[in-house]
Amino acid sequence: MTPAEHPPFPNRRMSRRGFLVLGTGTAAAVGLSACSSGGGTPVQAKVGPTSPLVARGEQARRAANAAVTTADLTATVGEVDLGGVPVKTWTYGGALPGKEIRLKRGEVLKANLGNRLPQPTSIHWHGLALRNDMDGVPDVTQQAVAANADFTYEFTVPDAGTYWFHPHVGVQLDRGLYAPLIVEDPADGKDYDDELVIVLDDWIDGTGTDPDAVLDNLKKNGMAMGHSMPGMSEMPGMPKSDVLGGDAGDVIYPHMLANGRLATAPHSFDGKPGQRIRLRLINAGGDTVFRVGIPGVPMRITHTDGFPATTPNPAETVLIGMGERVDAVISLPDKGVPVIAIAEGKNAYAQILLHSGGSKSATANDTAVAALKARQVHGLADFQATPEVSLPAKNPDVVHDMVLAGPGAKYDWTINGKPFNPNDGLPIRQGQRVRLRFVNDSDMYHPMHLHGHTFQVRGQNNLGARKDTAIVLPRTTVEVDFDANNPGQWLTHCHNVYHGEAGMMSVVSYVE
Ligand SMILES: [Cu+2]
Repeated sequence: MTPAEHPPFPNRRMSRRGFLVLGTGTAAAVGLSACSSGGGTPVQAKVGPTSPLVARGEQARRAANAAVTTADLTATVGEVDLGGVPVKTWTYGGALPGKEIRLKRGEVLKANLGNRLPQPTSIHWHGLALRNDMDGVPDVTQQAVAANADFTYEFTVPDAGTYWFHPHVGVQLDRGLYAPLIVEDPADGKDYDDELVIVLDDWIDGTGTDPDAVLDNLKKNGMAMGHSMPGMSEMPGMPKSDVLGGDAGDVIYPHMLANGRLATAPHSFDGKPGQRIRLRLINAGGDTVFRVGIPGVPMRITHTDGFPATTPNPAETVLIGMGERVDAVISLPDKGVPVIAIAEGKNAYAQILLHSGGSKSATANDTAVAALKARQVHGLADFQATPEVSLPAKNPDVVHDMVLAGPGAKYDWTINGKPFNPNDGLPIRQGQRVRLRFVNDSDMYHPMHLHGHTFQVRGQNNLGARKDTAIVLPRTTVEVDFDANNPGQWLTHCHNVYHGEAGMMSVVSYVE
């Protein structure tokens, strides 16, 4: 099958029969593993989302008296105000970002999704090591939730940290369907006084076009959209960034948002001089890395993708790829200051104003942005996991290379030469130490995300950051390790929503 014939998301046309294949595979696995006990070729039957192993894992996570937090999430079409700019878009409950969900580690989230969109949808709980059948990936862990249908997600949240949720159907994520999910730890609040969640986003929906049209356009124009090709000059005006090793994006967005607002109409936060604020920074963008900083205020990095981390020095600015989160504690100066989120390579920014005591923050301007851009930037190589959350040293039992390539003539992005096929997978087994090697064979960066696990980036002294999403720069390789302790079928993909939808996805597949 050529890539053109192979739809990146066959799930839109997926039949009930398609889903039953997974179920049958799981049932067959039980019988087959019994048959192969006498030796012979091991049969690689998949541990599917309906496997008893998945239910058993959830049982082990859940305390008998675990508190349940309920959230009603209506995916709906409507108008939101970006700050003097009204746009028609898709949101959870009409809010942008959607209303934050907050609960404590070990508690149970019960989220009732009502799909009032004109398309099927799903919810993926980004970063959480949850039960596989609640991971929200059509074709892999569940059937998409049809228009006007409902679905209840229910699972235990095992780890504290800054997470978020979004659909896993098409490019719906690049509309307004996203919200923070904050999991508190009993120890939280010891080294800060207050907190501020900031969700960053690149915005195009309802501005005369929409993400589906953007993807169609990218496919139509294929490689012409600013990607370099040997012997050809590049399209002028496309985003460029040294920090990202060249191409900074495929989409020219008219707006950048912080907590749903334009830089010209920013939200503000009222604090006091000396107050310690924990910033929970989330990049919900589709095709934009943000470089975040506060002029003159160093940030003490405390978490990457929810897990405790440090940097050798406080950060002046920090790079946050799509899907990534960074937590940092700052001390409010006695003068108001803006948190500036520069859209890397895109000549635009978003902001949140931090007022301090009686001092109102001025809004950022191009001079302040240029000055901030000249400061040191912290990224993946600077983050270290704390010893408590570092994986014990162990040689990998299995190593999988994931060669990232594209774009092809029709804007195809591939892993190991193939576009996404939900029935293919990189086999692993329960209990293994797994190493993934993201080998970027393209001229663009890719924020690579793994569902259901928080890997550890292989860094100095094996203390690389614990993360679930990591930027892989052009022509480089990033190696990550994780322990296979959450059975199921787990998507791993580029969190550039257009790359993912154009094929850059694969499945890390537990087999019997
Ligand atoms: Cu990508």
